[in-house]
Amino acid sequence: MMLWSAAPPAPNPRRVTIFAAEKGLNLAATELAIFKGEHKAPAHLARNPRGQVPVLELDDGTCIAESVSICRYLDALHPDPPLFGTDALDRARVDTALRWVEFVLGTPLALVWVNDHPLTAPLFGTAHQAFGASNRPKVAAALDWFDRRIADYVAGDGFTIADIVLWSSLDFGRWTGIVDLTPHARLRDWFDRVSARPSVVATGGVTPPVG
Ligand SMILES: N[C@@H](CCC(=O)N[C@@H](CS)C(=O)NCC(=O)O)C(=O)O
Repeated sequence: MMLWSAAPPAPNPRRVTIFAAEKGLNLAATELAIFKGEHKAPAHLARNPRGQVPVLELDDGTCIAESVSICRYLDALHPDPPLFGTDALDRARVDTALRWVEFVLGTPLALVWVNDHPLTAPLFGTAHQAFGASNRPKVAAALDWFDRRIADYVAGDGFTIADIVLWSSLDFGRWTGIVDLTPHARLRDWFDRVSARPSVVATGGVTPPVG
């Protein structure tokens, strides 16, 4: 197997590397340089027609795209520890939390990054700066929402894929300066606790914010 990846803080490959570390898996990985466009080269487009990372290439050449799909595949092969829930209801609960992380926080965060960030907006010919900026309050509202709701973990009392995806998003958001956890004490506390997990430390730990 080969994980086609990108260096931290790229949040989507990070989901998979943390997930694999939680499972005790040692995945061979090749990092593509996104800012050099290596993920848009024909060889990578053959692996993923979206030209994105991560991609998990199996030994027979089959490629799986989409970070959460890769995690589900790994989870099916290596069920312990369970990171997508334990029974039907628990799985539904974890999936709900995961979708909230992706839609409530992930969507506005990505829209700011693509349209209204000095590092990225120029790379996308169609950047709409005002639209990007209009998503900044939505990021702040999402942080408020998770801050009010979060207990030990995002989906309740156990660490799951929802925590991995939220942590990767916040680490990336802090690195870009789009996310500020200062006013969100509960979320900050959760972030610090997850940051100390061996799986997170082993995969690069917290990314220092861009200077
Ligand atoms: N929904 C995809 C998103 C993948 C994604 O956006 N990856 C980023 C790196 S973190 C990427 O490849 N960006 C380059 C691009 O979209 O052209 C997933 O979860 O894997």
